[in-house]
Amino acid sequence: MKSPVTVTVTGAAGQIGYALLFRIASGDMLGKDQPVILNLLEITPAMGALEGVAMELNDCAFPLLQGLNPTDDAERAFDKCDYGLLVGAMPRKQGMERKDLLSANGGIFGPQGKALNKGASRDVKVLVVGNPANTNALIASANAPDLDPSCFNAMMRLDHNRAISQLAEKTGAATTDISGVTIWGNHSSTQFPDLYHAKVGGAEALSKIDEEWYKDDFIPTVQQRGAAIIKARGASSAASAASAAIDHMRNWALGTEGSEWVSMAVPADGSYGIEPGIMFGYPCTCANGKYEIVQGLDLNDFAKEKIAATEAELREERAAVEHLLS
Ligand code: NAX
Repeated sequence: MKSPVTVTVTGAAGQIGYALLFRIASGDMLGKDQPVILNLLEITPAMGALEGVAMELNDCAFPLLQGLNPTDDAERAFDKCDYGLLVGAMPRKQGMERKDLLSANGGIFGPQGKALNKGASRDVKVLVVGNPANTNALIASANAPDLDPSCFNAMMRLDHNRAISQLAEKTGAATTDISGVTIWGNHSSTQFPDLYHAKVGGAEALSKIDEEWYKDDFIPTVQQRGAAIIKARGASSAASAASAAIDHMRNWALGTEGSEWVSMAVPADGSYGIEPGIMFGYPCTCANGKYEIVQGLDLNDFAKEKIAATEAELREERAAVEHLLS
């Protein structure tokens, strides 16, 4: 058995937290041979509910769960953190402008970045799930100057999995037959779900579907799936979001398979013309605990236009929180 690693989950008493913690503790994220210590961060008013979640985690008697620390103190939560899942965020309230939402979240992700900077492992892997995820990840990273920016990702994996599922359903293929899907840019409705390099059972995806369906049906369905879930369920995606977070972290920690890539929002580094300064959804492979952006994919004019639009939105978000980045 390996020695335990510390996993910090914020917003741990929320609905994604409830779907996430039990899977981490059962070994779905880091493997059945990796014991974990769970540090659970919540705001003070939610500590009672968090205590209940902790009681249930204990009641599962998970063999891999070697420690459980609920707290409302960010420094305690991120002390010796090896993996951070930053789920807790400020929801948009009625009448709130996008700019206000970005700033309010800055008040959460700035201090959490500082706490990570102070106490986390120097090769910590931080996945930001709380929305607006890309810009929250940017704020956390900017407030953690001693940690390499590549320690911070934001989650595109739910969009990626939704795209795979939609394409599988349309073509009658199994989800495991689908590869080469990318979600570029922001985890928002400007994201670009790209099927131009996707394969279904080894054949070009676009030879199996018509372009009209791709552009007029598939893209908006994937972009607006979150809203469709809220409409149907009366609550936002939770179990699927938790499952996507598990997938993202597992690939980052344990690697992707063969030449298969996944979508991850990572610090832009100039790849595909996206200059540094934003967290951008890219096709990535992972090995030895590091991600790498897949290079050399051809982008047609349609793809370039869509990627430029989602980049513009991320630059606008950045401009709204510039004061929180130093
Ligand atoms: P909930 O409202 O159920 O839970 C959020 C929890 O975070 C609450 O328990 C709250 O007390 C806690 N919290 C708030 N501020 C905190 C802080 N400063 N420190 C620690 N905890 C704090 O929301 P839930 O449905 O779990 O969603 C969480 C976040 O995920 C939201 O921002 C949501 O928009 C985002 N999502 C992101 C997705 C993605 O693909 N990136 C998809 C699903 C989801 O919509």
